[in-house]
Amino acid sequence: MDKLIITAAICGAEVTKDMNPAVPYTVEEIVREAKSAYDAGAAIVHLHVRRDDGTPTQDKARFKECIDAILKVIPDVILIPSTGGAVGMTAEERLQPTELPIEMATLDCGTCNFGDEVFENTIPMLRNFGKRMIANKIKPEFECFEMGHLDTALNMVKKGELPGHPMQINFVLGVPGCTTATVPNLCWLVNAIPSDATWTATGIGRHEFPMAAAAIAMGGHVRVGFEDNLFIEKGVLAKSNGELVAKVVRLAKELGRGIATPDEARRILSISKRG
Ligand code: KMH
Ligand code: ZN
Repeated sequence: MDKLIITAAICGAEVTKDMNPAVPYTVEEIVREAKSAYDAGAAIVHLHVRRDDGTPTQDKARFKECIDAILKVIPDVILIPSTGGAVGMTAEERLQPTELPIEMATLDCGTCNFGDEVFENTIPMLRNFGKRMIANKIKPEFECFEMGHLDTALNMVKKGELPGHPMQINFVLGVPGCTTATVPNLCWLVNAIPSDATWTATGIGRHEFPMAAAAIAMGGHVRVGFEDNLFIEKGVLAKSNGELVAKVVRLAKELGRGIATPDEARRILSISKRG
């Protein structure tokens, strides 16, 4: 089994300081949370950015500012900027970080309910995102909230419309309106991926650590962080993303799985550092 790659989704677009005061908005806060996750054992930071007042933005200049500031402090970390942004943003708005020299970016693989809202990812949008990532040599992390999203990604990779081989797929389970976070559902999805693909499990809310434990045992990788869950245990807010990552490191240690450094993660994911 490969070492475990831990991704920290430090910020997201939906959670606020009212929900947990440690949610980062400013560049300094984003750097603080990225470093806390990295110091605890995360090889990857999945990045959304905000305006100082907390408003989610996909602004290229804001992404550049945050990426530069993070890499100044932790130069070897792998960054996966979001192209999902926040519900309601246009495709062009969401694609802005792909104009930067990044190694990877998320690619959301289908339209779905997202709580009370609709997260739009039509097939023409996916084609457009795929074209951009192929042209700019960015490896996608395919975000799949449903089996249909995985089927779509597999078909589009086969047709050459999305970059593939080896694919990195993140199964996000437990979003209200999408697939429930259960171990049988995770197994069903994982059984459908190509043999050379790598995968990560993300459980939303109280499902974060059960999904992490399942992925550790199954040989997958794990994502945790404020984007997905704000609590270290029932009723207790996490003080930092690092605290959430540290809990995954403890689980992995108990189960005998080593933790990948960023360079080990690059080898597992078949990417090489840019710049
Ligand atoms: N904020 C969600 C609507 C991604 O980063 O690619 C979408 C999201 C997925 O967070
Ligand atoms: Zn995200």
